Amino acid sequence: MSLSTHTVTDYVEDVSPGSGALPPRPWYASSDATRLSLNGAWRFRLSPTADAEDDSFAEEGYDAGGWAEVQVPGHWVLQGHGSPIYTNHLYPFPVDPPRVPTENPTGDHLRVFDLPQDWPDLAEGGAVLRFDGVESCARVWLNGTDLGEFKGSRLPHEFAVGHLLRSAGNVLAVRVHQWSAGSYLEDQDQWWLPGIFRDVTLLHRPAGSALDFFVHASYDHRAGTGTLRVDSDVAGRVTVSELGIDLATGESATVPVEPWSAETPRLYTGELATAGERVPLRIGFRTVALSDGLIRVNGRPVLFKGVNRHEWHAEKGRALDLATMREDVLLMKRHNVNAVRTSHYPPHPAFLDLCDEYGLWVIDECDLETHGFTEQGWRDNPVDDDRWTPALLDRAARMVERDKNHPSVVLWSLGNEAGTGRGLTAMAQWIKSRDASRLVHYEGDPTCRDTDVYARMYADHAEVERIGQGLDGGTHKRRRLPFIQCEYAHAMGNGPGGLADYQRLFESYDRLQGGFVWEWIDHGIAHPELGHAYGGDFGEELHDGNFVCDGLLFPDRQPSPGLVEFKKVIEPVGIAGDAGDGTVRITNKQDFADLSALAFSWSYEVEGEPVRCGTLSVPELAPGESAEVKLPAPPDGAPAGEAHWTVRAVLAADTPWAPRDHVVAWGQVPVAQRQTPTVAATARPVSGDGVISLGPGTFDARTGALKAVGGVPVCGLRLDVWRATTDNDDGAPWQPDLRYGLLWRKLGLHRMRHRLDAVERGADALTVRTRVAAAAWEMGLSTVYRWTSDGDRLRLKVSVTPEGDWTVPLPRLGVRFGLSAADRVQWYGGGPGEAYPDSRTASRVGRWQSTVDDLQTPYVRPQENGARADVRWAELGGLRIEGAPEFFLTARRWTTEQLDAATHRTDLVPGDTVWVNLDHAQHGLGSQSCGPGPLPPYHLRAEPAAFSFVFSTAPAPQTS
Ligand code: IPT
Repeated sequence: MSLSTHTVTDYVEDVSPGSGALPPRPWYASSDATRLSLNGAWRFRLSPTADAEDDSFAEEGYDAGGWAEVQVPGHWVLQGHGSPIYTNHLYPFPVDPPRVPTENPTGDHLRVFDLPQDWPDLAEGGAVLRFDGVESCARVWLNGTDLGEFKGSRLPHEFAVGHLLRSAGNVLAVRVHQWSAGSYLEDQDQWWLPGIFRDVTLLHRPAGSALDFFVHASYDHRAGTGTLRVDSDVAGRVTVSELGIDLATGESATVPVEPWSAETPRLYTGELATAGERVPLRIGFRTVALSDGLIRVNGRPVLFKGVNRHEWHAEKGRALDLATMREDVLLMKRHNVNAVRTSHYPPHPAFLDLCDEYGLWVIDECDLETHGFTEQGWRDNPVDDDRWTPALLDRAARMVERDKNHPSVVLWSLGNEAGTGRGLTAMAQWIKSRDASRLVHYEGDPTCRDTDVYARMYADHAEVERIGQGLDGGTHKRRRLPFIQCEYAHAMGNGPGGLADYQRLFESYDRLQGGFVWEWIDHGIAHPELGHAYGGDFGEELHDGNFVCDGLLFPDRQPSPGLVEFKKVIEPVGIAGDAGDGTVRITNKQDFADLSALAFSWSYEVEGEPVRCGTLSVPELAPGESAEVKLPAPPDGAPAGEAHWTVRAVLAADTPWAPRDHVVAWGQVPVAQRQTPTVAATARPVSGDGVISLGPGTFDARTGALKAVGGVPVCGLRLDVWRATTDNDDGAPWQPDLRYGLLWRKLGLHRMRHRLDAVERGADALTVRTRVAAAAWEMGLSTVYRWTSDGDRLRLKVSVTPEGDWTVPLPRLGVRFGLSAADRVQWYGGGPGEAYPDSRTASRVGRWQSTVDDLQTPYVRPQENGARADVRWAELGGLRIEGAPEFFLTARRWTTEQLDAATHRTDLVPGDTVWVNLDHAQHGLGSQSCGPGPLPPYHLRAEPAAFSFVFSTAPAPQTS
């Protein structure tokens, strides 16, 4: 057939979903139908506009020898052609729907393929060409024939191609436009990444093969039975040998089964056999219902301990391979996560197979967001314009038809941040009519007109509590609905703080059925000079900086402290004790499983060192049950000192997601309190040659500055109140709480000066009096350093008295100093990881060690990090430091000022000095980068304070 000589590109700006594609159906790997993956190297040509080139490249014999190559699946902007763009909600083009810019990067993709030897006779049956994801609009030709075009980037599209195939030399041509009318529906907060980013597959469709089929597998929790019915467009038989089921499609059978839940992901292997094909089925029996105002599965209310998951890989963008998807699922399971919202589009379908298999509740979200219209008061919002409704319904159908056979999917979500409108209602109605077995979610409409659950994002603790109490008002309908926070605890940079406080609320009010942390992973792009790039690093004219790095995982999938904290906060077993009566209270916080999969152990620790350990026998508590379990008597002959019981719940046997002994939950019970160190002030300060000596301390006689402890040189010891502001300190403009990061800078807390008022050599103490304040402001901190010694150890007492009208909390309060050589660090206190006042649940008292480098947390945009909490003593650089009371310990090879100035990790260059902060207190973290700031109890108020440290030389020599 001949091709048109001029290029027709009207489809790019057409609001319709496209033309030529087959109706949507489930995604599966047939047991017997042949298939051919067309992933791999494709020829590639990039044009600056949609019509720069004609479509002659689709014709046979076209010579693409001079073209570049790209990998499919992939994004061309991550393969050296053009650049990625990051915007949160602003459209990176003028808002004039459905028009898009003339500058519309267009990637022509070409692949010539032969059919494999085992491909059936071309006369037998047909074939389908499947695209699992192309951003944002594609036109497809096979062997010169125009198959059609489509939009809906993260949705599947299939074309019938059997009649066009030949055994060798098939020419598949795909033209992909970065911008299309579809882009208006895909304004998710993420990188704009054009390309064929999911699999391309050719599927043989034998005569009589399956088309669409719908597995209905419900569970009656009263009877303990499952009912299976498979509806299929092509009739066939359904067998589940384990259950003795052998049925015709459309018929149902009810048999005793084990139900599926995220905690007990029992799948039965079955098969749908049509005349032409065998389709493997993985059946999970479960019933989702809204009853008595609660989301129930198999009759029980569920509590979502969820995350929002965008698809992300630092090198490959949204082109994820199976190993990466599995890694996500394993990481979730190992961190006690039980639910995923697929923000904000249906994921690669293999991810849902993994959720079925390993057990995760899923809110499957449609590929729809029109957030940028908020800038114009939602005028012209496509979801409230009937011309767009076919596209919205097409998207809903492509999601539901593809994913409907997954037991893990319990709610359908209409999309994200799309305002309100008739199109959303149409989607909800269609979804409910097609699949009454699941509930519908959408956050953007506070009336809940189209939804079965009331959802909010970033509501603060007080509002969540009001909702839990049913005092939030709202429409009549909304008042009867359960509540979830579909996004909360914005995990940008250091944070989120306040997770434990949210979880307490979720566990206290039935109506609160949990939430989904924003978000799973930082979308940093691996970059040769910057480490990981974020918005603006590619010269975008409009961008939202590092707002794209707000995950619980770093871009390389290393867990951040936020994830470690989340794991602890959402533990499925509560372990809380009271040493007084020698018992520990164990609570099964799961919704479905008993405790039989877990083994419990105790360890008795003195000064963080285990003295004895043993197993703890715990009854197999049913979900929701608790028991008081007796601890053994403290071991005889245990050394004196501060003591703790640490009780752990570990996997009793290997599971598909973690090996035996993996720690699921733990708790610590303090037994004997710590004795805070005291130093008798028996030594006298002695003046020498420009110095004052006091025990092991040497001071500058004029300034009173500490110069050495024993043989260890120390520089710059003084009060420090500044921290390199975190993303949560800096906050987001739309948040109601005060943005302290900005206020602190305005008030000069990053440029405090230290006025020396007196150096007083007394009989048994050296006292240095100062006033710490910033230029231009009256507020100051009168600070007195009082040094005493018993001859061996040197004690510093710091007394701070705020002066003037302090209206802001302090970022931190403590001292900092420099050591010329330090590498290994050991300490007794909270660890092993970072902890801050409102994110310290995961910090366990023990003996820990690290290097200075390993104390750093690699936030993509550098900021305050790495503090270890509740430190009783620490040794580094030849010094031993004991705290009275406990302190936060931070040590780094650069100053706070350098940390503050850095925009990427690669800006941080180690200097000769290790800077140590010993903090009496830190301000909380909160999650104000897109949510509430720290709760008031975690504010570090400027108030009179006194704290002490005892310095001595460390027993073992330290090497650097
Ligand atoms: C909310 C979005 O739903 C999400 O996609 C992401 O942008 C998140 O914020 C912030 O990272 S919308 C916001 C205006 C509350």
